[in-house]
Amino acid sequence: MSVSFYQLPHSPYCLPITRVLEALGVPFDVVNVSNADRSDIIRLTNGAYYQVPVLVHDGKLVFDGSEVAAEVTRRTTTGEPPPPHVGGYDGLDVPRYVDRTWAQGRLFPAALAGQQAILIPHIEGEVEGATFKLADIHYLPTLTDLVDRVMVIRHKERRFGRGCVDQWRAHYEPMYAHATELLRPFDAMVASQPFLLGPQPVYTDFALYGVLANLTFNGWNPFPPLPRLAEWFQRMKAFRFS
Ligand SMILES: N[C@@H](CCC(=O)N[C@@H](CS)C(=O)NCC(=O)O)C(=O)O
Repeated sequence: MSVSFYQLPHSPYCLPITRVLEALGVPFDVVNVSNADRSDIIRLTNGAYYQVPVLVHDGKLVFDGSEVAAEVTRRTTTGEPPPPHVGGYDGLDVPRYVDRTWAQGRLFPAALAGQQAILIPHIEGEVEGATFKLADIHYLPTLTDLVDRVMVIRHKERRFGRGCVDQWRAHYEPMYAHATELLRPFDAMVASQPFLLGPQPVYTDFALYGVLANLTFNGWNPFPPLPRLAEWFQRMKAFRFS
């Protein structure tokens, strides 16, 4: 079996997948892509995708939207009309594939489907939206190539406006405090149980792990002052599926 994982090492969407694969004992190779130049991903997916993560399992490509793309291709081949709606781009194609293929449904158990449908978009949306800026302040200066660094800044500025990274830097303290407040309910959730939704971690845990591993990547930011969540983070780092 061959598994290759195309990633940015600090990405909050990639860190959960590598942690899950390690916890499952699935061997995989990592390919770090350039944040500024997505040629490798574009060629790999024949133009269907430019983001990370992308998982390649025995030649099969899995990425956000790959299930939609595969269904569109299948229907084109059979002459069926294109699907009006065959699922969404919810960012969960890779975790769902990993769950089906190696985790026997333990990442997305049916009994927790409702809670996860509420929590995962909140973690990957509002919470990640507060934390990645704090990480980016530290990440951008690590891009030593001038053109690479400015291309990534351009990507940020097209979304958040000119000078956004400098503004994040200037407002570091209130932004860090805001991120901490968004994380506080998760600290409460692990006060009386080891993982967010019970005795075992599910994808909600790995999604939040990705956000916090991104925030604290290479010591860029201190772990927020939430002691029970800090203990949970250590449990998540060490967790192995039996
Ligand atoms: N919904 C996607 C989001 C992935 C995503 O946002 N990836 C970021 C890295 S953290 C990326 O590739 N950004 C660069 C770009 O959009 O060009 C998923 O969960 O897989």
